[in-house]
Amino acid sequence: FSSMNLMADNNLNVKAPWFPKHASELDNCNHLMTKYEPDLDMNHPGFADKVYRQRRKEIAEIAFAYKYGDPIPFIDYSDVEVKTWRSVFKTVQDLAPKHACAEYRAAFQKLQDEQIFVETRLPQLQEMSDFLRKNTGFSLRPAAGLLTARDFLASLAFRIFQSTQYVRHVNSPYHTPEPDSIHELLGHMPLLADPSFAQFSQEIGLASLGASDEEIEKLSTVYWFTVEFGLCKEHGQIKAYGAGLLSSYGELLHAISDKCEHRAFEPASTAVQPYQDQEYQPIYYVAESFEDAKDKFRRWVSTMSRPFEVRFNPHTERVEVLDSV
Ligand code: NLE
Ligand code: FE2
Repeated sequence: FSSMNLMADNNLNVKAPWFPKHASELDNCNHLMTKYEPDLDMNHPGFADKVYRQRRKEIAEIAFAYKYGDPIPFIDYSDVEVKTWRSVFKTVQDLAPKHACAEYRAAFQKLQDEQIFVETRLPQLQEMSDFLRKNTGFSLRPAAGLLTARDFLASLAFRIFQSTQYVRHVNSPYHTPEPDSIHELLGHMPLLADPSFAQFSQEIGLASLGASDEEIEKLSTVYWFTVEFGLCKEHGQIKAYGAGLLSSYGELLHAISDKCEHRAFEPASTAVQPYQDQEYQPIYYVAESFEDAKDKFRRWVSTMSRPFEVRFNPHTERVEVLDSV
């Protein structure tokens, strides 16, 4: 460490894409992918539903107006939205004891004990953010939809998770290709409350800062096959820890069936595995444990080309750039 010099921002003497150095700069990291939107995609279950599209607009506006430090606005979820939440919540409650990893089950229990997870209402992002902060120092900010990989991963470096706040269409409760608050709440939040997993998530984020486009693509592929669709081993059995599995009854059962392929998680090969995001995955990667996934990830990241290192200072919420050459 002593051989590295702390570099001031402006004499970063290498060409690297801009990246946020302070959590407040995430206000500039909210670029959306235009993909599978109810306004644009005829296959979206909300395409022909004017009321749904209006609701999505309303909630997106909240995310666009959000600035660092603001409390996350309260959403008064409608009866239909609560009904959708309830049906997904109940299936997760039924399936998690058997198919979710131990860390997920423990955090789920905690969320129930604190009355944040109840079937009669959706948790608010602000209360969830407070819960995470107490457990792992993670916090949330609202996102209007699917963000670019670079923007999304950057926030993880600051232990901030950009979370959507709208609810999937009532006609497709058990699987949707796009993120929604049910996916964030039931899929991501429990694991972000686990210290080891939180650390893994932040490290993916830190590795992404200033990375080349090609490396961002690899990092987001690793993210996809771990945080979103990862499986892991537990006493010789396969369990789910990926958020896209835990928020989707349909895909969870598919992932543990023999209709798909299981491969050992190995960052170098996982990072270049093509994937699609509209249907169930044909391939899933199995980690030995979070600790093992983190070790392998660290070793792989150290082979990346970035000529500097970054370190997060939690006291200032600032990322310090360390010249390692
Ligand atoms: N397929 C997931 C679900 O239905 O909850 C969402 C995945 C978002 C990447
Ligand atoms: Fe997700």
